[in-house]
Amino acid sequence: MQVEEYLDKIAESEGTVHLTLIDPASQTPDEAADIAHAAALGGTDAIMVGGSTGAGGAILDQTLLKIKERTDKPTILFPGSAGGVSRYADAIFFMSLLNSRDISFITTNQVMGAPVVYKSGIEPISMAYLVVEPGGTVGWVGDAKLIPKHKPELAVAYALAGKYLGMHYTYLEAGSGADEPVTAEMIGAVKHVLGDNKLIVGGGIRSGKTAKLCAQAGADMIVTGTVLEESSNVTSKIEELVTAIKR
Ligand code: 1GP
Repeated sequence: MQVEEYLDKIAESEGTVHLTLIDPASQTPDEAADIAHAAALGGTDAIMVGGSTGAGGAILDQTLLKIKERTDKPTILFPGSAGGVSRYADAIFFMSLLNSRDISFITTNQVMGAPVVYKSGIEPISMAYLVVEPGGTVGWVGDAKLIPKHKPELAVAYALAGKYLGMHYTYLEAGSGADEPVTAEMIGAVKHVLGDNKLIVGGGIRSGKTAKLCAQAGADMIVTGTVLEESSNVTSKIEELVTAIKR
C-alpha cells in the first residue's frame, strides 16, 4: 500500500493520525532511530524526517537508514528545501509554502527537487504548507507572510487555493516549539472547506489534551516533534497523544 493511502485509511477508520517528526539536525542517527523505535512502540502511525536548517545530505541519509533498521513504520520526508530529498525514505510531503514571500519556497525548490524525487522512486504526497503566527524558525527561514492567529478566514483562503491547485493535503503550521498550536476555530474553518482533503496540524502540541482539541476541531493528522525531544519516556508520551486522538 502506498503511504498516502495508508494514512488516509487510518484517518477514515481509526480517527486522527499521529505523525512523529524527527529533525536529523537535532541528534545523531542512532538517537533518532531510538526515538522512532520508541514512538512506534507507543503507537505512532508514521515518521516524518526533516527540518528547516542542516537537515540534508549524509546526516539525512544516515538518519533514515538507522530509523528503517529499527521500525517498519513509513518514513516521510518533510523537506526544508530541495536538499531535503533522500532516496531512503518511503514518501515525501511534496509541499509548497503558499504564504511565503520568496518564490524559492513556492516553486523553485520544488523544481530542483522534482527530478530527484522522480529518479528515486519515492512517493510524492502533494501538500499546501501554511505557516501561521508565531511561525518559529520555519516562518523566518521560509520568509512567510505569517497568517494572523485570529484570522481563520485567511487560512481558509489559502487552503482553498491549495485544494483548487490540486494539493491533497493542507498543513497548518504554528512553528516547531510554538507555545500553543493554531486555534480550534482556524482548524474547524479550514477543515470545513477542505471536505475530504486531509488536514495536518503541527507546532506546539505537547499533551494529549491539546492533541484532542485539535482532533475534535477537525485535524485529520497531528504532528509532534519538540515534546518528544524533551521527553524522558517517548513511548508513554506517544501513548498519551495517540490515546487522546483515536476513536
Ligand atoms: C514542526 O509542526 C511541527 O514543523 C512540529 O512542531 O516541534 O512544536 O511539535 P513541534
